[in-house]
Amino acid sequence: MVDYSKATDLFSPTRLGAIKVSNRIAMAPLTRSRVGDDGVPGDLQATYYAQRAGAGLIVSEATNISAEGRGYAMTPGIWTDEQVAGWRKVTDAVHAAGGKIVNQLWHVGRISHVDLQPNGQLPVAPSAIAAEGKAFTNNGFVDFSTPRALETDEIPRIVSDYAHAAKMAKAAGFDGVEVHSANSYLLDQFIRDSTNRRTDAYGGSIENRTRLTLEVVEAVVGVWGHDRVGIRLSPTTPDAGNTPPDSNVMATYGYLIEKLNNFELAYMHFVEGDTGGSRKTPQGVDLDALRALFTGPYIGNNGYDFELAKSRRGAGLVDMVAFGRPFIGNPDLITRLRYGLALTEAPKEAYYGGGAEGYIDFAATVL
Ligand code: 8OZ
Repeated sequence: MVDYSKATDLFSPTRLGAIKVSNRIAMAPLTRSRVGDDGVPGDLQATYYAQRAGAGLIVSEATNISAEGRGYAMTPGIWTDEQVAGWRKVTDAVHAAGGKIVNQLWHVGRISHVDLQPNGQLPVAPSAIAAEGKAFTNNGFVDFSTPRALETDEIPRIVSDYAHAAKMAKAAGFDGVEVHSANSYLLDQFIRDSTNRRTDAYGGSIENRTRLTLEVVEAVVGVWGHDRVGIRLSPTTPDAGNTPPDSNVMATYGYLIEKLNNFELAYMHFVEGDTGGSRKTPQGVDLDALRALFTGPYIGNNGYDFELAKSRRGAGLVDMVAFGRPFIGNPDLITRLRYGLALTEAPKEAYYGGGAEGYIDFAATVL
């Protein structure tokens, strides 16, 4: 049997801030939509994540920080005591299996629908601009609601909702948290001038548009310490909501990354291209040049296979690589990559919704 652990250091331990990881392959956050309306994960999720504890780091599926932050039916939350108790089952199971897991803190902003909101209220966003496409609700797919613009004096509440969720994630036994500032959800909606038309201190200049992400990071670092907080960015993806990128990706995200450096975060997790799709970027955008601005540990993600992972790690372009979809059908992905074993392709129908089937029934390889 081949053993690639001599050809690459992807299978060797490293650290992300204070988080020690047993290898350089992370499990990317994967929405799997198997949680009830209360947003409480349970034994099913504990089994699923523990099966995947061979990953150096598991980034949990995106987790709503508040009722208002929710934009997809069947997604988990991290703002109630019941949700904390549910996640505790998950973190205990992952730790018992020798893994590390961080919680991805999520507020969808405009990527929502009134049916998913408390009291049927309008979703909130930087500006009242509807996203293109459909929200997944208990009644099926429906057009996204046109959101209402947050008032300036509501922003502190948003920041404190992140801080509350961060505290709850700590109570749930996670190893850290990842601030989801990617994929055109609330924080990214503030960053991009395509979705932010504000005229207050949170709109207009790059400094203003990146302010909310930086305030949220500061608040979350206040809860966890700088070395257990990561951030996810995706400067060019149109997902979700077919959101155009910022008109000056390099300047905007370059500024943000330079400011993030001051926090000395555990890591930056970067979507290199269209999330879950192409690695191509628009003309004039050089994501590796943005990557190079970041001074801490870097996790590269999007469309990686083992060859690309080895070559980008070998060239020193990444500290860790995050695989997403391959972890669905291959709970023991690390072992399979290391020993050159065949990968199982999970059917797309298994991705979202349902129960145990297509979720915890993918077998690990017996060596
Ligand atoms: C796929 C389906 C639903 C949500 C993201 C949280 O793109 C998601 C997501 C992905 O970050």
